[in-house]
Amino acid sequence: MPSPFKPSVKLTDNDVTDERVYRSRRRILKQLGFVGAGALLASSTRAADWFWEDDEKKSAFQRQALTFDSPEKYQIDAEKTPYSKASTYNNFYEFGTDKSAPAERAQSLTVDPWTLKIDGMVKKPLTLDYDDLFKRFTLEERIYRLRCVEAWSMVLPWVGFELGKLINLAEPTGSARYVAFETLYDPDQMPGQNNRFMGGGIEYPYVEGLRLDEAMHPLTLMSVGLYGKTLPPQNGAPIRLTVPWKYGFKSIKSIVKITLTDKQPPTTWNRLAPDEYGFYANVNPNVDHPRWSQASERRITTGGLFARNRIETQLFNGYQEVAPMYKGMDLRRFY
Ligand SMILES: Nc1nc2c(c(=O)[nH]1)N[C@H]1C(S)=C(S)[C@@H](COP(=O)(O)O)O[C@H]1N2
Ligand SMILES: [Mo]
Repeated sequence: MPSPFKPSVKLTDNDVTDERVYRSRRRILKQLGFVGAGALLASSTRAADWFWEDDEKKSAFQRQALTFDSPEKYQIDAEKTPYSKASTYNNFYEFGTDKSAPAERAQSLTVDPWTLKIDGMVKKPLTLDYDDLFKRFTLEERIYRLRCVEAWSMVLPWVGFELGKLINLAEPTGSARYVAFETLYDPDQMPGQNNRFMGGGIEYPYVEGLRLDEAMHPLTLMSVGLYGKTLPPQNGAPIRLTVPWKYGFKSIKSIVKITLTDKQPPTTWNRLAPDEYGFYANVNPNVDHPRWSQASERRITTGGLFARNRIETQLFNGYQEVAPMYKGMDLRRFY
């Protein structure tokens, strides 16, 4: 692995508090005599870290530590979702519709080599290879809220670069108005792509889109890492979009193509159920999904997976700085 990677110092005891992992580790630690019956796991952090590293080695996929800046502005003060949950409770229908399916089926996804093409209405079409994803831009850690349209949410430390920087490098022409994204299409590796039942009946490849001004907004991130290391496949390795003020389905995973265009591109969930999922998909507590309320959300942090942790949903997921982009638009109509 080339220079951008360095040993991670990011894992703390917070990252290993998933109930199941906690219990099994505690039992092992106890057997080894590290803790007494009444002691907390937190009292033997080094042993916990050691077991955590061991868990990662057991999975076929090896994450690499990344080098990145940590701008103050994006270090928000909120309880983070532990890595153990963020990497086992996923939506990635290419691997199945159960939350646990991506973590189970995606481990052998080939992410290196990888090719990401930027084409369409640009003066300088680009092709990035795997190493480019980590080397072309200075990486930043940003802690973002992620709000799924299904009314659960997480707080995650992504590592990535602004999509705007990549788009500028390709030099959009004056007529470009939208940006279209496409996930890898490879049914041999992604079994849901040619199995209507496993793949949830959606048309593949998964596609998404943003208006050009949304794509250029400094909050819009191309993520290549999570919790200080490269992404695991289930979270969209090696590169995925992260748009924190929109419902999670806009944040398309494992991207192979980005195309600048003058027409609003088709988007996967809108194509499947246009009355339920719009092109904009801005988080909005005042516009309910036809089948459920969007007024509140279940925040997944520590504690049992079904711990009651309901909070009010914020307009634009709390990212008020994006509001000017939608000035004068009826957000009920453009949902
Ligand atoms: N290619 C692809 N991208 C996808 C999805 C998917 O099924 N396929 N699911 C979306 C949904 S609904 C959500 S909530 C987020 C979940 O990201 P996470 O698993 O990293 O939390 O990914 C989004 N990106
Ligand atoms: Mo979602």
